[in-house]
Amino acid sequence: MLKQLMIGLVALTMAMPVLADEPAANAIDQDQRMEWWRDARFGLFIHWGLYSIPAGEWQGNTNHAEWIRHTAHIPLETYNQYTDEFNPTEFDADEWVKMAKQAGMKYLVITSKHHDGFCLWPSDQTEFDVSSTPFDRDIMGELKEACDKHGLKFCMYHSIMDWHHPDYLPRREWEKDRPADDADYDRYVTYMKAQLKELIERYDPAVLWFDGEWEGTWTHERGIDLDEYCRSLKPDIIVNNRVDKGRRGMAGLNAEGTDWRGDFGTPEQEIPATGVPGVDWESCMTMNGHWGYNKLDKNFKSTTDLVRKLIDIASKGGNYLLNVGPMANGEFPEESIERLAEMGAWMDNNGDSIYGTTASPCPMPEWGRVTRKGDRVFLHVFDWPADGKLVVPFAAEVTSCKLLAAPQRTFETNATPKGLELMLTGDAENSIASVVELTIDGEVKPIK
Ligand code: H79
Repeated sequence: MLKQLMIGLVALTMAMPVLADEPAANAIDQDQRMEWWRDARFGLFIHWGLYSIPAGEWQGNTNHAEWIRHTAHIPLETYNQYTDEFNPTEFDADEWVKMAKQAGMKYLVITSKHHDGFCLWPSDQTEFDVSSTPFDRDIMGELKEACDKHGLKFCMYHSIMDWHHPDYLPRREWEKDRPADDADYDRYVTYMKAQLKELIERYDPAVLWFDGEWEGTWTHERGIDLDEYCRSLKPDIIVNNRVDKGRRGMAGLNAEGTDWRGDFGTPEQEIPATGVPGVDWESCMTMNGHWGYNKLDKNFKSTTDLVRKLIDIASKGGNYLLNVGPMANGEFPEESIERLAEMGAWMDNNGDSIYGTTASPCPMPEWGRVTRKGDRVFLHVFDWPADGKLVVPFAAEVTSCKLLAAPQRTFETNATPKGLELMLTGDAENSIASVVELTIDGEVKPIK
């Protein structure tokens, strides 16, 4: 009797509406499932597929990449023939994941399927997949296993747009010889959902990173349905905002006014000017000028630029998803390998100022960036002052001030009307960014 009463009480409590002044239950769920993602701050994006074979070149034009089927107007039957050639004999999942880990990255997002529709896992739903190539291996399975082994979160990019599936609409405007009369978009969505079920059940991705949502056939209603479908298969999955239609262009953050689905905004090739309180976001960026491998694109950003982008993003409360476009043989380009290693060297000594931090507690200073974690504030000094004086635009009671990477080097601080003045002695510790760690007692009061 008592037990029945208890069960009745529990059921009643669960059925009660959430009180107005408490955060909505789904916000709490979201905080829980976003916890690892917010701590991670730095991930590896991988764009790999059939397009890695032409490596950006088609009939003398060399500026293509993962969009090559569209940008070079390659007929479907011609593009399909790359399946006979895809044979990345040098692919080693363990090597890839070790490079990401050594760079300081905490997660990896790989293209399970890009816009061309080719699937990097053996799918039961299509022949246009890795099992139709000479390289009949489960690339996704191998990467998932390597990520588990090395402690990285395994995540997948999945394109809603699909230039291969007969039911996907619309056709490319130049595809005059692919009639769409019998195409049925609902049937395409059924196909995509069956594929996502395979991906979630077989590889348990921590994030699903949708893309190609901008065509008119994809709607807000379909976005809601897909978000709920993914979550029904894996309740704590993280999904980006491109599952829905809220994204405002390449700036990547959602338009206001609608309750758009998705856990985080996705600025592409850009970094927001400031943080956005209460909004999770991740800037995805290339190392050179292309996502997929382009053999002639040697326009790589410097390691200094890449590390400073990571710092800039962290100081605004975002994540950095940095891309590598592996070659058709399964190796990373040499320039990418070098930069990952060099970023790792900086992260080895300074990662504590990135992981688990929140946005700067003060306006952006001219000399660098600021991050925060609990009672510690990290000053990322890009331009080490010649006269040793560094003004930090906040007031705070400082209990210690030292270099993160060389804690024996401590500095004096003075409170001034412009903010906290540091007396830096000696040379910059690191030409990319020297990190000064302040420990604070009490409040940090920004000075604007
Ligand atoms: O997967 C990567 C890109 O392929 C994809 N999103 C990232 C993560 C992406 N989708 N759209 N865009 C990027 C921007 C679209 C640019 C386009 Fe173009 C301009 C498409 C056609 C003209 C850039 C230039 C791509 C091909 C030529």
